[in-house]
Amino acid sequence: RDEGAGQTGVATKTRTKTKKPSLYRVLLLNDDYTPMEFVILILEEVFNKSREDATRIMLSVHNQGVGECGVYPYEVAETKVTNVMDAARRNQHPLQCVMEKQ
Ligand code: NFA
Repeated sequence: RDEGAGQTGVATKTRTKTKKPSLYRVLLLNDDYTPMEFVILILEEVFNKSREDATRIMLSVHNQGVGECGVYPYEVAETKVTNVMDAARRNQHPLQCVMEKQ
């Protein structure tokens, strides 16, 4: 930039690099009361899993105490957590869903 003709040196360079969105793991937590079939339905409907994957994840949560449903950008993860918690509350199940930075 030629500042000889009266320009004032205001920075005009634009950034070419953009920040990648942080990713968040969405987790389901085991409890003693939520029916297995309800957890499978949640995994199918909220997390778009096949019945086979949903069953595998549900059993993993049941046996290990916690399991990953998917990894998403912040707002997507937040919406899924809200949808799970709302469905659990509506059906009076204690199922818990949380997100954590990957
Ligand atoms: N542990 C629950 C049961 O035996 C099933 C369950 C699985 C709950 C995964 C929460 C998460 N009915």
